[in-house]
Amino acid sequence: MWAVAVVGFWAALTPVAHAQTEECLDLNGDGVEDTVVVSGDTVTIAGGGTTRVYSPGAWNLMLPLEMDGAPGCELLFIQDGSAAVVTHRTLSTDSYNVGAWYGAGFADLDGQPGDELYVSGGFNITVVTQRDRTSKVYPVGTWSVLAALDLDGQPGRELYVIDGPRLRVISHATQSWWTYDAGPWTSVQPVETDGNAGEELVFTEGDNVRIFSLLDRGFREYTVGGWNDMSHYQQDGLPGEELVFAVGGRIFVINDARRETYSL
Ligand SMILES: [Ca+2]
Ligand SMILES: [Ca+2]
Ligand SMILES: [Ca+2]
Ligand SMILES: [Ca+2]
Repeated sequence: MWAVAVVGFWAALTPVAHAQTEECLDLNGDGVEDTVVVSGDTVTIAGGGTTRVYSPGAWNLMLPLEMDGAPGCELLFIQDGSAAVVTHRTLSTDSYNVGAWYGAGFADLDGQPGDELYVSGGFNITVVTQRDRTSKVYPVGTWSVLAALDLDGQPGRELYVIDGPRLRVISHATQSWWTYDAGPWTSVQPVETDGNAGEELVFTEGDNVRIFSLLDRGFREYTVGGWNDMSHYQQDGLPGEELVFAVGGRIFVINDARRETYSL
């Protein structure tokens, strides 16, 4: 899987050819690296006795990516409004409408082989599943946080999107999405707190600490008076990390797995 969480804003995208520098250069699936030559918007792939020229449009970004689970990486081309996937193994190109481009990433979202592409544009997120050549649009509104993490312990990462007090979670594996009221918050971070597989999302606002669990479909609420520093680590040796706060000269612990709080 590529470790690209968020590519960034459209305005930041400039024509970049990664194919010759990244690890995935076998494009026809024979296990041997192919040669990729970029000239303007045209890409020539040569290897295994075959040379083929692709012209996927005025692309701004090209990435080799394992998307379909079949041998050989695909070449993903992105431009404002659309994405094209070249499958050199089958000498085919698939194009997808992905809307305007405000943020994007790649991850296994459905638990099936290959990475999905997700693109946030306008008020939607479009997920492209090259394995079955489909795209699906999820409504999300605007957002300030977009990430892909496993929240439920089941195969495939969930997308989560935070828009002011709204937390939206997308399970592409089940083609489901939910909206939760996260309330006001000043920080949010993923931590595995409850010992069940999948990350929790820890929201803080003043003395209030709210832990979102997708498995429980909601928040667990804690109050920590006057804390000035929060960290998380394994403190009791049991599954799930504790949230550890500095409160004056003392240490305060939220043990979410046991649903307990205590001072040390
Ligand atoms: Ca492939
Ligand atoms: Ca997948
Ligand atoms: Ca999952
Ligand atoms: Ca968990």
